[in-house]
Amino acid sequence: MNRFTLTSKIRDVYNSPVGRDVIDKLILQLGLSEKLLKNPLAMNMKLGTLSARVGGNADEGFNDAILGLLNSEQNDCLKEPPDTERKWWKESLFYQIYPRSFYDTDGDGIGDIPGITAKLDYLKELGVDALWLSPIYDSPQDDNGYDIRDYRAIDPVFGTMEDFDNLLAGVHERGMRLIMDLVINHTSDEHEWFKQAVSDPESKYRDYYHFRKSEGEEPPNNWKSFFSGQAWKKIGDSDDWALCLFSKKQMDLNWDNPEMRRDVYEIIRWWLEKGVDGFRLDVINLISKTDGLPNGNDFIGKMMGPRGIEHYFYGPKLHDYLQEMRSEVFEPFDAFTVGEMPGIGPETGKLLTSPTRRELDMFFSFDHLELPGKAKFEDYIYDAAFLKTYYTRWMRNYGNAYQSSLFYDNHDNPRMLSKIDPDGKYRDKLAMLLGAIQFTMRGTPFLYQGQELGAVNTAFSNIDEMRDIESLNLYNELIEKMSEAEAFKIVLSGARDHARVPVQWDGSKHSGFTTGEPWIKTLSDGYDAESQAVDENSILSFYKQLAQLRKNSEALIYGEVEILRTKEQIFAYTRKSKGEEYYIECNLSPNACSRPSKRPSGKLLLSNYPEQSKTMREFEVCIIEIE
Ligand code: ISL
Repeated sequence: MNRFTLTSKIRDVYNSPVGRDVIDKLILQLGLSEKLLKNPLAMNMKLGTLSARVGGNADEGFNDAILGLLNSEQNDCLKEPPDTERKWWKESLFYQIYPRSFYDTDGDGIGDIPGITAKLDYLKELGVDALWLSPIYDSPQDDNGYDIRDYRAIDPVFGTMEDFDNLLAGVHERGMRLIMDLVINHTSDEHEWFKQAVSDPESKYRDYYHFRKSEGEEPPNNWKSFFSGQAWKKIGDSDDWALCLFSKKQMDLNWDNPEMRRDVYEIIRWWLEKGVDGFRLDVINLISKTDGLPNGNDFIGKMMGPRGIEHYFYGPKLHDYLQEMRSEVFEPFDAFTVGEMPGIGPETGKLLTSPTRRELDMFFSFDHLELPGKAKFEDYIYDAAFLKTYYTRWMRNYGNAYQSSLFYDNHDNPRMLSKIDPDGKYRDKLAMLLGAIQFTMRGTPFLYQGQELGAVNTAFSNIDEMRDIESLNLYNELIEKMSEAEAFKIVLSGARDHARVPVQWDGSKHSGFTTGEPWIKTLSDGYDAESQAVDENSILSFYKQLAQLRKNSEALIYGEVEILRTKEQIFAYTRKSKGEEYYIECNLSPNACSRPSKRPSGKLLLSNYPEQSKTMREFEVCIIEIE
């Protein structure tokens, strides 16, 4: 029976897990004030009234989508007990490697697996406990490996299976762990299953994907792709179309087919038997789609990402499939899982990661990567004070009871340093501040290669220097409606290539990344590993100290976080456990200000300024051990 209707009160909706996330998301995406949630009039409003007020866009599709989501979860898990179990992945520092840009040993201009092995000591010294490798499987590389052709083979561009075995052994010898990136929402269109599905419509593989018929040039529904254009690939001259939410070479798998799921579990088992320690599951929240693939709502599409998203970002069987996969393959190997979950908030996140529900260990949420009301491809300066709002909400609703993933950079986004400080005036201070929060907040830190060196965006000068399919598709779509210069400016503001340029290893040509011609522009701005390793005031040295501090601290790993009430630009919190206590004080602004008048006293352990003064300086952070 449906719990919610259009006459339900907002207050009641907000007290349900999915409802809370939906309303918080609306507030965030529409740039509304969180004060609304304290306003009794607003909370007494009926759901139908709210949806009608959302810019007059609340047509029937919108109401159906919202009600469908709200009623998808009858189980009220908000009151689940906190997760207190000790686990290696709660204590670890993870480090994401984008192999193509990490380190090239064979001079072909593309990073490779022996290049990762060669840098294991560097990573160990930094304090890294676990590596996450972006895909290295055999692939046509349409989306740099997120389009897999053969899940049991290594792409020759990265090396051989022997190279991989050496890497895994090297990781384990050093007491570290390795997780693979597993892309199982879609396969490459060159994968054997898809090839057979196309060549023989009677083949069992036809139902491994979402094939639909539609005459002419009109696709079967109005869903858009994450990478521009329609989310469908037309098969030759036929009336057959296949669903592809990303590129035209990334075909969505049909998770409703049990045989397909079994085949996927076989692949996972194969890697676990090899000895990998777990997986980062690519867009794993997208695997279950609404029956019949109905049209998407325009307004939700504009607000949350491509049209149609409400039919798969939290699909009807998502929980069932995750539970099945965990019990079939992850649990028997005690393997770790972290799910990439665009659009999932803290409450729905609990439903996906609560240990009693046995689905995933952790997940990545993306709500802190843009300011409320802003989108990725918008040129604006990110106000770091928002991090305080974000962590306050996140820790209150999720982080003190469950294990959050803490990250700023990855291979899909421009660098956080450049979003906050585009001119680089505070580059070192800010890099240290962000790292300090990441290592002292409650959760597991995930560094992305180069972050520990203070990597910033790259000054690409024209579209020919860009490589990413998302950027190229977007550019081609935009130049239909605007000048090339305007289109390039938009692409540049959100381009994933910013974070995909090679790591700077030293001051030599191409920053020591390759002896050949690099596959993408390299940046050589002096922020390299060699020079920072010998400078005790460098960003790298600061990150090493942070890693050591966290590693040796029960309070920083398992202790509660309490966020203190301070003026807006100051973010201050404590972490404590069993008599060990820390006070962390951050100025999230490029303007100096006075320190909080009430602050615990203790020993200053780490700061990005040489000594403390009465004022808190620009982007200052202090980590104090309370005595
Ligand atoms: O970067 C994005 C678009 O601006 C995100 O929507 C991104 O595509 C989304 O987070 C999913 O990312 C993952 O799956 C993609 C792949 O291109 C990304 O690199 C991967 O992290 C498809 O496999």
